[in-house]
Amino acid sequence: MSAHDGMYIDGSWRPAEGSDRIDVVNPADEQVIGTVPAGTAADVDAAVRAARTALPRWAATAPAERAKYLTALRDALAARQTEIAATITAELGAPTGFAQRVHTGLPIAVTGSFAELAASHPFEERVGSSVVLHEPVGVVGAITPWNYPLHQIVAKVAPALAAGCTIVLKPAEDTPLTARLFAECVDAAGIPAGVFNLVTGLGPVAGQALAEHPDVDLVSFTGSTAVGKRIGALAGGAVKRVALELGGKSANVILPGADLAKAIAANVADVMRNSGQSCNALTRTLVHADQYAEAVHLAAETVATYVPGDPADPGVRLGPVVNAEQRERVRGYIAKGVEEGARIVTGGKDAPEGLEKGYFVRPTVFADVTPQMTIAQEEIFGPVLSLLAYETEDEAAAIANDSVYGLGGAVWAADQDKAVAFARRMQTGQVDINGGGFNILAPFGGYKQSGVGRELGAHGLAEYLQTKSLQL
Ligand code: TXE
Repeated sequence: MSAHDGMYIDGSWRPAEGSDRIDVVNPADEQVIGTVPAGTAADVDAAVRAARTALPRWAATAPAERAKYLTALRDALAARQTEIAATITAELGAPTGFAQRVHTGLPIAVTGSFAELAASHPFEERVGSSVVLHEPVGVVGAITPWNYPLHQIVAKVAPALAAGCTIVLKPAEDTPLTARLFAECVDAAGIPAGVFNLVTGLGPVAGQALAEHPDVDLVSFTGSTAVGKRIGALAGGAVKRVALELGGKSANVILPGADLAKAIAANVADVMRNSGQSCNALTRTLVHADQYAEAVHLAAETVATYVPGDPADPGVRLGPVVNAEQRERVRGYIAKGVEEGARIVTGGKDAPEGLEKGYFVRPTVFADVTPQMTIAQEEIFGPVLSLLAYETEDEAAAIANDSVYGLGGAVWAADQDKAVAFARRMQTGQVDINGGGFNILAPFGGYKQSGVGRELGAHGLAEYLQTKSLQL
């Protein structure tokens, strides 16, 4: 547990300006496990001022020096990995193994990758007779969601630090304890005062104040499409940079001849991961009509192996969703699916047996889903999979692309070339080919309403840089 309270501003912990607090609740048993201050515009303003003051020195630090700080941050996170993972299990409900391997293992690796990028990135390049300088954008306002509490923070803070930007972070109100531990790691890494600042608080108060602040140069937001659109509009109005990582409704296309059992097993694992609370979750499975019945059977059989339970129990792979509101939202979508004519193969909207306490949802598979149904169009953000049938590859491509979103995707085919050819037709930011996994150096981000900009790797670093041409 964190030893500190308050806001981390200008290199030290200080009390919030106001006295309101936010309760942090364990979604597995609905118990309050901690509280954090609800920051206001005054706290945001103090943090932005600290970030602005720290900017000139940090921006002028040699990239190799920033790389050293990032390595120290990676080491500080690694030293407290087990404790951070336990905090994520407690405030998000992530199963322990997953909290260790992915929730903390991934961002530790990502922090290391940005240490390497800071050291190797060409911050200056020659273009004909000009020299192009890649300079930090300035003060970054980072607003993060709860679904991957540490990764979402690191995916913004690490590239911002590598670029030479200073930061004010407003983490999600559901998972602020992880953010507090992160701030302690920044402090332990010796990162200079004011370079990173933490303000906890509610979205419409502290988040809004940060997004609107005139002295923030770039707002980087991950969260719902509704809030993302407002932040995009604010940034557009103020002519400031914005990066948005929003929702998704990603398609998993299984072409005839692919290994159906393998494709379905991977798909189910993907949708059950993090209780379905991943923006790139493959929530629409597209299967050829001839294989549809078999696919539905396989999906139901595999989902039955995911039994919801206490995420702190090492044998449990499926925890609750984050809060009561999300549980009601997911249940509402399940009810809507039934209402619109989809068939529940397994699961349903009632609480799982024996789990009346906690925000648990039954893992659910829908068959007979058609492309226009609400459950095929809107992001559910729960352990719910929809199977859709297609007759031709053209039809599969049309269904896959019939979405306002375009974040993730997957293709399975008998051979790699065929899968890649299909992937080229998909309007989405990432496509996994025949089970290809997550690569922390590959750009991550959305087409269409899934967002603006990219995270991770050199493309993620570029979001925090602006270019200046020197005509020689
Ligand atoms: O998101 P919000 P919520 C999707 C998912 C989920 C839905 C709602 O479909 O069911 O969004 O989740 C801050 N100005 N995703 O309500 O509200 C808020 O404090 C500035 C997809 O939790 O968008 C938090 O820090 N900031 C997703 C962050 O925005 C505001 C991950 C996200 O919260 C604000 C999470 C405002 N007016 C949810 N209002 C993904 N892309 O991975 C809220 N916030």
